[in-house]
Amino acid sequence: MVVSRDAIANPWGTRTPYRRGERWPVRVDTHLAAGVSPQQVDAWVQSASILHSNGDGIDIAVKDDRIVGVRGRAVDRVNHGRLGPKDLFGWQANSSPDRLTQPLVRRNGELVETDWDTAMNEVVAQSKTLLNEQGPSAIGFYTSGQLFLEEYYTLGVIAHGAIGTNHLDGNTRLCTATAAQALKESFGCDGQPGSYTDIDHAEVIALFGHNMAETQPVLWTRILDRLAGQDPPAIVCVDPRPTPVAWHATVHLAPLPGTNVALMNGLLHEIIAHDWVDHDYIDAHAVGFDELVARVRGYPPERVARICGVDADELRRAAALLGTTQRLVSTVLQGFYQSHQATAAAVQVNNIHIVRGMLGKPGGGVLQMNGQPTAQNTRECGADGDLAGFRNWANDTHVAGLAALWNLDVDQIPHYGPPTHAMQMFRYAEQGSLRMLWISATNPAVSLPELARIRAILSQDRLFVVVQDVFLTETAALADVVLPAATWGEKTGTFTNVDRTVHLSDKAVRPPGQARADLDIFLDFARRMDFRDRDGKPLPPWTDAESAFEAWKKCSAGRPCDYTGITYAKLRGGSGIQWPCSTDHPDGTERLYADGRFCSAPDYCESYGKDLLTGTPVGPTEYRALNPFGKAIIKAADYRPAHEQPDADYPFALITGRTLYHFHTRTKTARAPQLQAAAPQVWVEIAATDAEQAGIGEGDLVDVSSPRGAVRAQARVSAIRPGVLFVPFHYGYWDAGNDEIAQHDRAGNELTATEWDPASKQPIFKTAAARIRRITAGDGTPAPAPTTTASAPVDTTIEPTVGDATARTTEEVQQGPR
Ligand SMILES: Nc1nc2c(c(=O)[nH]1)N[C@H]1C(S)=C(S)[C@@H](COP(=O)(O)OP(=O)(O)OC[C@H]3O[C@@H](n4cnc5c(=O)[nH]c(N)nc54)[C@H](O)[C@@H]3O)O[C@H]1N2
Ligand SMILES: Nc1nc2c(c(=O)[nH]1)N[C@H]1C(S)=C(S)[C@@H](COP(=O)(O)OP(=O)(O)OC[C@H]3O[C@@H](n4cnc5c(=O)[nH]c(N)nc54)[C@H](O)[C@@H]3O)O[C@H]1N2
Ligand SMILES: [Mo]
Repeated sequence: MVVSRDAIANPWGTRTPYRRGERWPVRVDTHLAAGVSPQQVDAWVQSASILHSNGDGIDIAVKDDRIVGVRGRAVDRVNHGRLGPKDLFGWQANSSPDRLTQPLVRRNGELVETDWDTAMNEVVAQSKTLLNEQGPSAIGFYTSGQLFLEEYYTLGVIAHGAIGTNHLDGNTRLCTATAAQALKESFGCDGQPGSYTDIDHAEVIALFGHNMAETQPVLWTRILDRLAGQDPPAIVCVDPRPTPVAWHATVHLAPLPGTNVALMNGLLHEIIAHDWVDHDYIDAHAVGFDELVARVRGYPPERVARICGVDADELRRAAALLGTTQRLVSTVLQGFYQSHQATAAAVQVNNIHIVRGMLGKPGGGVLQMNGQPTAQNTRECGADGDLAGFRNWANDTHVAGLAALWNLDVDQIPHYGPPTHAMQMFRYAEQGSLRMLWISATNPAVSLPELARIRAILSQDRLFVVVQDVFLTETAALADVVLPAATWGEKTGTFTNVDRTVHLSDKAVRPPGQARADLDIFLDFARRMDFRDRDGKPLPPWTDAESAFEAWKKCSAGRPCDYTGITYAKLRGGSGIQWPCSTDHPDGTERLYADGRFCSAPDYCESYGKDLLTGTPVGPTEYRALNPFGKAIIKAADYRPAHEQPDADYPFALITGRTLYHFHTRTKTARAPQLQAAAPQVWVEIAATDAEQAGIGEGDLVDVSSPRGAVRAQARVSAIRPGVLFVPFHYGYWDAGNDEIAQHDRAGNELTATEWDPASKQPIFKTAAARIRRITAGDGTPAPAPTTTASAPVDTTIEPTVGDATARTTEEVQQGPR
């Protein structure tokens, strides 16, 4: 049956209940441009979603060489046909009239249009001069979690191989550096142990600092459908905001921001005190348990309750749920990753799964989530401060293997220290040793912390900035050369989601004007630079997406992320394949570590790990002594308070994050009318008691300030934890308009600090101190924040967020075999 739905008002759609162990039913969601019927579509082109990390299978509807809509892929293992609001509406940005269609270069201070030869020759001239005068370390690349695998691998070969610079990282540093680090610390290597199908088997699902309902709405729909079934799982939510996840939680713990390690130690204290521990599993498969026992002894529930500001009995209830179930799925995301003890906290979630023996079996899995659609590939391909194929920079044999593969001298690949992390790259640029920064598919002038500083760095004369983007962003406006890129739907490539599912995304339409695929831009640069391998052959040798993919397969061979069994042909028509996929596993691998054997053997592991408190790398000798047989590693950590604590001047804890309807700096979602209308302008969330004390009412214009800067916004009085303010970080300046707010700063990152987790180097967006002051009373209009999400108002008389006629989508529930 086909039904129509307003996907803004009702973002999760109709329930299709199912029971534990059953197959999640199919529901196909479709949205087509006004006036286009399915029969009028010329072609449906296979792809997957790119405005989050879930990897929902999508078919792109094409008519007259234009994208006219999307439909969820019923056969896809990830979404079984469903799509979220950003998937349903976001594609409209592709044909926005303000796309970049020509390269730009700076002349007399202004960016002016030019041709590709002029722009690329300028980049090449700069690169050659810097290489001659200063050497490879003068050049840095800051890329993304939103390009395709083939593009990252190519960029990795160019940076680490052809140029030989250590300065290559992604915005994945801001996003999933902690996911990768936590997996390396516990299991020796990146790679998600669990699978989305674990949701189908779970009895308890715990979400740690993860607003899945808004950030992976289709995965949340899977949980909602289990909750609507006959044997619903219990939900544990750890989040200071009343997220839609919290609405459905059996236990909702709302800790003070920045206290995650104390909370985790409290949970582990209870699990160990009650001996809800799988001692056989630990004896056979793990090291480090005794240290954990000793460390969490100091975290009885009453003490933890005081630190975190939660109820001790609620903490006990949560621990009992986690400790007594035989089917536990945990997810972790930015509430943990963007905090000061990020890796330490995320590792404690792994520890729960290790001590409970809850890994590698149906309904026993941990998902250290990704955020961006292709972040996993940035990591695999070594475009993120790692070496390609999850190779260990500190293992000479691994580096030699890479040199052989690329046919280069081993010394050409920098491995004197870990690849430079993004925050350090910006510091080098600030200090003047990094002289050229090539930024692709990221908008740091809105997304990095402490924006006043970032703008100053990017505006320096001595720094040559190249920006490769789809639109003239806040960052592109500061560039010396702007390269117009083709994007999703306009180029072919593969990418991998959270649960290791590889999808193919085929080219559906031609890019606008002279815009070119990122792969072609990188290859063009390599040819113009005349990069060669040891035998004088062009480096990289490949010429298009498929040949790049075939080259990547060789790089992945024998590594944990083995792609050798995957081809474009095998991905076409299908539903996505989970790596590793090789002759041993021709159909891919649902769960890692089913046999209790980890990727942590000293000669095989991606990393020897780090000290969680200081970030000091563990040396090979020490690692061998700790873990000679490649077991899972239980690492304990003490709680340390965040550096910036609320005080008399700045009495609130400030957190930043997302809303359902926007993606990051909104370059795409603000150009999709339905999404933009649902959340048109920045706001700040404040608890009712705090609002009353400060004399602030719903919709009042307020000023939120931190030691770094100020933001002007309308206040949303919500059920957020008292003492905490929340600002969405989506709103930059390019479409600011003329209202009162736009006259001032409105980007959340005006407020955040330059600081990072010592182990993962992920910047901290979720602990800061701030104050709030009313500027003027509102005129009775509520804050421009959605009512359907964590930003729901306490005043229930406020008009609910709905879509207009163009927000109607269809859904078709298919009654299949269970
Ligand atoms: N709609 C939408 N979806 C997206 C994106 C988007 O921009 N918009 N971006 C994608 C990307 S790249 C990412 S990384 C993911 C991020 O997805 P999420 O991590 O789910 O999103 P956030 O809103 O950044 O943060 C999640 C929650 O952390 C909570 N939090 C803050 N401080 C703390 C703390 O100290 N402890 C705990 N336990 N929780 C805390 C916040 O209240 C918030 O609800 O979303 C992906 N999906
Ligand atoms: N305060 C605060 N700050 C945060 C966060 C937070 O929670 N709070 N979250 C952090 C996180 S997790 C993330 S992931 C970052 C995201 O931060 P950014 O990466 O800066 O955000 P996006 O808006 O996704 O920027 C991606 C850019 O790539 C362009 N683009 C899209 N597709 C293509 C393509 O195919 N090719 C090219 N060349 N360009 C393309 C888009 O137009 C856009 O300008 O923000 C981080 N910053
Ligand atoms: Mo992210």
